Amino acid sequence: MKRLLALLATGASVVGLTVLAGPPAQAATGCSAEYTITSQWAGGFQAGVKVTNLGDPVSDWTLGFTMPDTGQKVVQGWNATWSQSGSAVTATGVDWNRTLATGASTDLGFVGSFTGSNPAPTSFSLNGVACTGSVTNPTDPPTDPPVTGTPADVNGQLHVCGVHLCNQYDRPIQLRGMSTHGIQWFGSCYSDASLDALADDWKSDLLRVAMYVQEDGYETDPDGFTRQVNRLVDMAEARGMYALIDFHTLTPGDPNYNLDRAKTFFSSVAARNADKKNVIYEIANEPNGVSWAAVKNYAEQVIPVIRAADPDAVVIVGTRGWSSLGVSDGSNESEVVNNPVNAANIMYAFHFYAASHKDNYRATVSRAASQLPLFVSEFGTVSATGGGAVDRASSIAWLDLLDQLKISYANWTFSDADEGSAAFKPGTCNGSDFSSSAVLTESGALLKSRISTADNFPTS
Ligand code: IDC
Repeated sequence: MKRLLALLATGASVVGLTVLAGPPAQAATGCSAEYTITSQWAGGFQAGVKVTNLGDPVSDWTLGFTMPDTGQKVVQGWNATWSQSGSAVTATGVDWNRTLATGASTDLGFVGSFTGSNPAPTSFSLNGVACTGSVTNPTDPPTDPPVTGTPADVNGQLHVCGVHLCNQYDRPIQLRGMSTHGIQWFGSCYSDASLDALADDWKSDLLRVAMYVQEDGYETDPDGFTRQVNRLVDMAEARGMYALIDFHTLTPGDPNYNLDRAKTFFSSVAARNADKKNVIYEIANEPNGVSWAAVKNYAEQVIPVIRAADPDAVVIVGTRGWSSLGVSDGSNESEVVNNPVNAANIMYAFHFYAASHKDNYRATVSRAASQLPLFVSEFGTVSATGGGAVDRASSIAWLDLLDQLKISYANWTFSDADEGSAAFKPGTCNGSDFSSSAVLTESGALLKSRISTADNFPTS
């Protein structure tokens, strides 16, 4: 990963915006642009640009920069309207980020191609003003007060807007959090103490509640598991976290095998939790060995059951090939794009395990993210077995990509399972310490460092 802060020295003469006559009103102009290559593969790359307006508020903006190498091309971008003429690239704000207050930032990105080398551009301009990282004609820039409140308080009832998950202010957000392991096996890991640590120390936005259907799960005691799920929803709500109710189908891979159970379960949890704002429903963890048409058919039968009880909740639909958008079955996102689930306010699940799923999976997500609302409801830092070593480089490339695209995620697992994907060392859940670094595995330490950074959820 390359990181570069564009701080170019320019003379005062570059000020291109109107300067109002007479003191004290002076138009302050300035911007900074931070360009990051988040992943790179043969002939292709993904880059993000964080643009910060250091000047007076703008209600429309265009970012300009020059590709240093003639072979570098923007293929597809997001969060702006992108165009390229020769080596000159422009990105113009879209509806929801067109207005940038003083000090406000917006993250843009694109997938690019290159033929020779792939150097980062070094000079950027915003509405024609060079982004020097400082303010010319400075006034006192007002600073926004920090947002206080829990993730669920600040964001309220969520909904899908375009390809994003949006909050109560209709602004795109990214939720970052953890998944339980199978609650039939690791119930002791989900206590007041562990969930306090998840909310307060990890600053997690969400808890995914993985309720296996088979493997000694729901099918063995529907009422008992429904109660356990509801209890965890309440515990997440009490701590201001979203709760993702995961109907964790895995084997058999055809979700239709569990269609009747899904209808019974979701009609119950949706009715019980309808008034809550912190609940998201995930109707089939990982369809596998089954066509997209069969998964879509399942979704179109289960979603109406949820809607009848809880009309406004976001629903996540699993995808073919262990929720790989079909890639693990040799297909790709086009099968969903061309034949989407007939329902509103839904997102599609994408799952990955960083040591097993790399560039071609990242390229799929980069492409698909501009066409489908995606939610990474499960991923691991290790291999698809849930074990083995943490693949740090691939995990970081994935997390950077998800951050750039504002794709929400839950990491497998917030548990002390004896496997590389678990965040806690074996035995942790028998004790009372869920906060010190001594109880974290390598995967846990990496995820805690990523999840606990400030969310900066938009509030207007
Ligand atoms: C794994 C658990 C492991 C358990 C196994 C079987 O980590 O302890 O024995 O399930 O149930 C998934 C699944 C998730 C898997 C995980 C790792 O959603 O249930 O958990 N994984 O194999 N998809 C890809 C990987």
